Amino acid sequence: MKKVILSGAVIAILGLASCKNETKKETETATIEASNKMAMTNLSFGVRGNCGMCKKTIENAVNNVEGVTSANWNVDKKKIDVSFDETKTDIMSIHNAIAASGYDTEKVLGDKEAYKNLPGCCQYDHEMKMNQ
Ligand SMILES: [Cu+2]
Repeated sequence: MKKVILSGAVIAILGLASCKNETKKETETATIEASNKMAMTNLSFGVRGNCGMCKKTIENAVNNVEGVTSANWNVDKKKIDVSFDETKTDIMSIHNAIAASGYDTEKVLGDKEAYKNLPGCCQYDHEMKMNQ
């Protein structure tokens, strides 16, 4: 009889513990979301490139930077719009990520090896006007 009561108590305690954990998780998520909203920064700058494939490469490079929530490169304007959390990354990290993928930005020239490995149609003119 004692055993039955004990195991009942254990189950009750476990139940309480898991409820507590869930409540805690919800509070943490809410806090993170709130701080994201407060630290969001929108940025726009020139990036050289030719086509839709360039767009994919450039946007992928930017989206891989931690803290970036959106990236949109405009093929006609040679310009990118980026939204990021400035508590997680900074402007230069975003420029460097694009440069590492082979593309020139207003601040950093594209990595030469990465540029050579781009498909032929993507090997843009280094004299191209950015941020048109
Ligand atoms: Cu291209």
